[in-house]
Amino acid sequence: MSIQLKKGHSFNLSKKELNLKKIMIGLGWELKTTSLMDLDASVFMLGGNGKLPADEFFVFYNNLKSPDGSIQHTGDNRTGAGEGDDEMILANLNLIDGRVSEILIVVTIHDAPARRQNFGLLNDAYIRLVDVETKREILNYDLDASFAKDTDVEFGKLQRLDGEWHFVASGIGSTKGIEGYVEAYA
Ligand SMILES: [Ca+2]
Ligand SMILES: [Ca+2]
Repeated sequence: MSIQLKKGHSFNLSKKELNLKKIMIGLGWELKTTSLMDLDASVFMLGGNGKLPADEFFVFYNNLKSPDGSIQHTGDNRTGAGEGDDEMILANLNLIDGRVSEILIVVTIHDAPARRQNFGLLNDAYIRLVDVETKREILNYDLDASFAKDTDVEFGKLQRLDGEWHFVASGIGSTKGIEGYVEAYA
């Protein structure tokens, strides 16, 4: 049975999922509005200093694979239409560069300020982790309405602590936009 996490909760993948190697990280959302709204998932792989070891460790629709081959973005979805995962990230725990200790999964609204869009226009935003080999959902985290005024949200992160990987349902909203994240982590 899949575990349902709440904001701030963390789950020790290395301890509780002993055979886990490849993870599908699915991100989904539904639009309350009929206007065009394009959400983008991005991944920031950070070292112990909180920075990208190199620019290519920022994985997004224009850089679909990390240099170590551990993180793969499956491509841009422009509408979010339909149930199920709208954008997907594949992670291979065995390939993650030794310098990386945190992997942030962020969703931003494309061109949000100009289009006056925010997470208040969305329903049912979630992140979930699936074991690629068994296709079993390990956990999920449903974001609540508290991000209504935000234009971007860190849905969750993978964190390496004492050699063990944890998933944290961080749920951190902001309005800094993708440029703001790049500035903070580059
Ligand atoms: Ca998109
Ligand atoms: Ca959807």
